[in-house]
Amino acid sequence: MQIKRIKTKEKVIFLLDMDAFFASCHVARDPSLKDKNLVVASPNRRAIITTASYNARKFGIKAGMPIFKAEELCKNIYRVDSDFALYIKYSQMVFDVIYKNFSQKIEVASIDECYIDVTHVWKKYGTAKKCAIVLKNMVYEKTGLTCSIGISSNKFLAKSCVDFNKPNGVSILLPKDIDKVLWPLEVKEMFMVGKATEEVFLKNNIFTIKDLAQSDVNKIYELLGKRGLTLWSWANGYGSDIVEKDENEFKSIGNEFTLNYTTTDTKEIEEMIYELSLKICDRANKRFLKGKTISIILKYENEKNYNFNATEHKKHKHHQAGLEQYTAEVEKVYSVAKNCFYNTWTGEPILLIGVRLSNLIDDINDKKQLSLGDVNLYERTNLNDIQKIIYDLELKFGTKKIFTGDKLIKYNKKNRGQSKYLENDDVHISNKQVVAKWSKEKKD
Ligand code: TTP
Ligand code: MG
Repeated sequence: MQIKRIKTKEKVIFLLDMDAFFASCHVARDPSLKDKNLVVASPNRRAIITTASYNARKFGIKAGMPIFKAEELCKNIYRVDSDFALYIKYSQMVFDVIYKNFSQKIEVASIDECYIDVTHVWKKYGTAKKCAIVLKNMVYEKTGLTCSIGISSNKFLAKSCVDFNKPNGVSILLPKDIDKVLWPLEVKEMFMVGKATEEVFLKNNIFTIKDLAQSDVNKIYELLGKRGLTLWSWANGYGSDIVEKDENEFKSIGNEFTLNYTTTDTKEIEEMIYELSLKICDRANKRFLKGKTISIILKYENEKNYNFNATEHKKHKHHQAGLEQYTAEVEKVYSVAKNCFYNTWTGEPILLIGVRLSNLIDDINDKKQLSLGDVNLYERTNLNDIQKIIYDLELKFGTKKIFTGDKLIKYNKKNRGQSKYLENDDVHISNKQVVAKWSKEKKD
């Protein structure tokens, strides 16, 4: 099946990604490290590398590698221990610089990357590339850190090209060039394709991104559900161009889900609250943040907005226990958000539902408040034994593929192998036409 690429009102989206972020933060603090083969490693026996500087990468050293392996590759590596307070400080500095001096249309994607919608900004710099260079230089001047920028008309394509000119580079990937640039790549190179998904593709003779793009979309849907639809759409150059800006990304983290229909089905609504809680906790954890206030946002068919706040000492005291401490734990956020929902809901059909975590604090300051002092990495990042193992596995395998039992039970209970709502959220807005066409063809 061939679908024409949609060209209406194309946006200009940047993905800004800091170069060798953790390592660069150490260099910014102590410039004498600049020319060393610097690696950052967790300060424990396993000593897994979290970041290799670009000097160290020349020897084939990379994130996820144990330090002993790196030492085999390069005799004079220079190792420093992780310092999360430092990374949070620089991360907030970078986003602040962009937010205050360049654009407020930014979506923080992780501790060291953000999307920026420059559709209405780039022209004053002449070209989108010149605009990116100005931004890159500004970040360097104010923080001493270099970054790279990927430019395209949607988030997926911007993300896909950011590595093409790393470090300290700018890359552009136009949708018309995906067949030359993106399609020859192996399917595992694609954003969000982990080991399991790659295996499914390989078993079905899908080896390159081109193979995926040219596969029958119905087959991909059968193999991977809505997530497959997202990947197939991305492979064809479609993707969300909505920069999900929060009112103040630095004060709160929120996500909402707009339905194409209305619902009063509480099972479905609870599932959505869970998915939203999962997503905001993931975003908070990536940035080492926790929150103390949880809000639920509902929009009914009549378009009226209802906002409800469940802070401590305010209404609904039975929520108080869950929020006595700062949290970014899915189960806690979910249970409070769910209670908020039932206390707010009028019973009318719902069109939009959102969950927000605010009153944020970074993990390090939270620990300081609890007077735990200067503790080791795992204590600092608040990881228990199981989480330590997961953390190391995630470092090794790159993506969040590991679930604790409680999360797994939750997933099984809800009888889904994948995120029903959110994994598809890159498709549901900007790819309406693709989805509509696909649905129509599926019916025919
Ligand atoms: P990345 O942006 O993936 O990597 P990077 O910034 O080190 O290098 P690049 O120039 O290629 O962008 O990740 C940002 C930081 O997140 C990284 O500096 C360390 C941390 N990180 C982990 O803790 N675990 C991981 O598995 C990876 C990949 C990164
Ligand atoms: Mg980076």
